[in-house]
Amino acid sequence: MYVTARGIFRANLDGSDVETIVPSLPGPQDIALDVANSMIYWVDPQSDKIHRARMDGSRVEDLVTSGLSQPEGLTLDLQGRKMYWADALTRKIQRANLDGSGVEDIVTGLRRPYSVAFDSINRMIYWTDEGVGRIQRANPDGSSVETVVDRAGRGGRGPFGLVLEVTVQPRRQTFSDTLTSGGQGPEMVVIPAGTFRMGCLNDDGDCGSHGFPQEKPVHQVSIRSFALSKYEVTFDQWEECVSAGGCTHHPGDQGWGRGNRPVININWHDAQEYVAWLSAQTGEDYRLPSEAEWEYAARAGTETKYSWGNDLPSNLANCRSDCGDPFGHTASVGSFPANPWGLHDMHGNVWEWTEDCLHSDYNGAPTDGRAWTSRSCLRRAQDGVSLERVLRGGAYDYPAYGIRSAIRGSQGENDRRYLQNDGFRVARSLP
Ligand SMILES: [Ca+2]
Ligand SMILES: [Ca+2]
Repeated sequence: MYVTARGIFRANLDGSDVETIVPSLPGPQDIALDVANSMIYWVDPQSDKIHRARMDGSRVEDLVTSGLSQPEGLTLDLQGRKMYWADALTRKIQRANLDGSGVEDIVTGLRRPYSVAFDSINRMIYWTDEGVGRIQRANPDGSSVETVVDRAGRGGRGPFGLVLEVTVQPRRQTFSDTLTSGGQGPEMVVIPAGTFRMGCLNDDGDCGSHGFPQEKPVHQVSIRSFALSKYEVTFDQWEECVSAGGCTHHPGDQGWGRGNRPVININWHDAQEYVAWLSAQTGEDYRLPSEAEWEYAARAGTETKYSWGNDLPSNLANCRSDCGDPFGHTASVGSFPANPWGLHDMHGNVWEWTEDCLHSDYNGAPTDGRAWTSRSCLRRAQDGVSLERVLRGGAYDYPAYGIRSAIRGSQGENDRRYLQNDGFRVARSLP
């Protein structure tokens, strides 16, 4: 739990281990958390400002510093990337982007607004108006205001604080298509449509210090709903394709075993044979994911280095040395917990081919989620002839910074060398 006094403090839910997170603030109030991105937001009605910091209290930022006259009741809409609050003296509800930009009045003419709460399922804002004893709600843009409880302040004062209980049905959809030759295709997860920021979002950390200019500039990308396989394609799945005559390559396993381990020693053309076979077997549009689709799915709504946060993993993924995992080479797929969208091994295990050609950075990259294949791809010097295609997610033989959501790798599409950490997962377009 997080609490305020003349600073921000936190403790375990049983009250133990009280620690100071942000000391010496004029009058912080109304903490809101963005847990997926490890951020804490609060208003300060004493100084008339809105701030945020990391959940450990580091990197305190001023988000809104002017035009406020007593902000209270801060709440976040994490999906819409907005924050909402009441301004008690100007008697209105306001909102802004999570970086503090785009401040706007959405409901005005209230008496004494106090608390604001956001229903992220039905996308409505609710607030209390202590001055008239009401609870009201409206659309996120402030339209269609309605009173849901009149005379809510039964004892003559209030209502004050407001919390919503909204039930989320877990609606993660998975499926597998039936193959005409018998059996089922890979288990697929439906990835929701959305918009995200792609690239080096943590420049103070590894993508800055290790110097990966190809992860910049950060750019916003909109993704249509699609399906992505829950796991990397395995040796077993590959061998089904070989037996059926759809795949011609017989990849070695480096002596580590086959079965449920991710298939390795696969170049980009090999992966294309597999998705073509799967499409023919199912009548559906199986393909490699675009690079943007891949990163969107790997981030799964997060803006941290990894889908679990910014910290080094402790047995959450298979990497070389600093992931705290027991695997020296590849691990059977699904050996680690899924990311928030139900996908396994997006970080590490094996690099995964995408449809995209490699460009030296993101200048000019598409913003609609399509694969970037325009302009001439970079060509790999060592084989001189094949286009350089993008691999994502890092592998068992990379350190933790090399399995970040933003990391980009590449290899010539025809290469047969250095493929012992290269595999793939499949995407499917949805109607
Ligand atoms: Ca390992
Ligand atoms: Ca992987």
